[in-house]
Amino acid sequence: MTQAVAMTPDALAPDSAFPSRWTVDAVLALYELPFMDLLWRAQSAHRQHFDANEIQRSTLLSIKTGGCSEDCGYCSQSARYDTEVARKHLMPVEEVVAAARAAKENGVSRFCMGAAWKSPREGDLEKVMEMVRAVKELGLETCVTLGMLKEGQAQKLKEAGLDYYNHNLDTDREFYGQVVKSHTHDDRMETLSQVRDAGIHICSGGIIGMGESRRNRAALLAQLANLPTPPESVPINNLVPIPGTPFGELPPLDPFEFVRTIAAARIVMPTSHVRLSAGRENMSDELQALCFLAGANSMFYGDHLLTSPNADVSRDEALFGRLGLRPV
Ligand code: SAM
Ligand code: DTB
Ligand code: SF4
Repeated sequence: MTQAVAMTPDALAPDSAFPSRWTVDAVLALYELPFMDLLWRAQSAHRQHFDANEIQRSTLLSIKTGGCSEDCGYCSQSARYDTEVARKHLMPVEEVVAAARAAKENGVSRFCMGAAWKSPREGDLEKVMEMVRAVKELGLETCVTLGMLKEGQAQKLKEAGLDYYNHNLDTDREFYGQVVKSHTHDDRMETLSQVRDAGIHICSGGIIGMGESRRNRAALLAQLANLPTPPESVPINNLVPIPGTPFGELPPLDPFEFVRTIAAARIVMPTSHVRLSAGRENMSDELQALCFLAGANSMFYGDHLLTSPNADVSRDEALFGRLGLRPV
């Protein structure tokens, strides 16, 4: 019976010679389980570390939009593609604080500020540090995503009180060159190591649905799980196809494959928050419920992501009520 083979502990556990490392084959074996077995394992792992009825919420704000020098094939903000996104300079601190205050009033626990930069210039970093200090004073956790960091920049952010730095590996190292042409997977790893060394929590995940294979998806999860410490927060984005970018016309991924990705992420990173991220606007309530059952316990809350719409707050509130989910 092939399923029995797939269920043997060796095929499904981390590399036994190297207990905290996941091989790509072991993650792939999770993906290939019957859907019900995979969800059961994911839900069991979830319940060992979390209250399965709680969900963490973060609100996103694009503090500097568009005009980015980088060539990321999925991104609305790359200057290399003709998209509908209008370029905007770095926002004034007061406007950022007003948005954070509104997020706080909506009950979220974390405020994430995103900038379309290859990496921040020193003067801009000083302004972001001011934003971090001010948002933190409101009693919110802080997160920023500013691109690649240079030596010493992570330390400065830490001193300003930053809690999380978001920097996604985005896709398998082997597939990375087909998605991003202007920097490498190793560059991403280097920034993650600076963030970790500065004592800031890491938020790192990826995008699913960019034409990668299932093996690529499994490899991305193995690369995240095998970081020196797994990211505290793992955003799983479903590609939002942006007209004008090379990935603007890609067909949607099978939704069950997305759920399988959430489940596999939950199993290989059992103590991390797994975030159901971009793409929620186009998911049915039932599909989102399956993602929560698979172990997603975090989401972006608020009507906008960075440049694209998110699921409506009113719809989310109704969904929490229908599922008995408690936002934390
Ligand atoms: N420039 C910084 C960087 O690249 O790290 C921060 C901003 S970037 C927009 C943050 C993340 O958003 C990307 O790493 C990617 O995972 C996600 N993202 C961007 N565009 C997306 C899209 N069209 N669909 C899904 N996720 C997307
Ligand atoms: C992450 O992994 N997803 C967020 C956040 N980190 C910065 C961004 C999603 C962006 C979706 C497309 C857009 O709105 O431009
Ligand atoms: Fe978009 Fe970030 Fe790539 Fe710039 S570096 S194009 S903002 S994903």
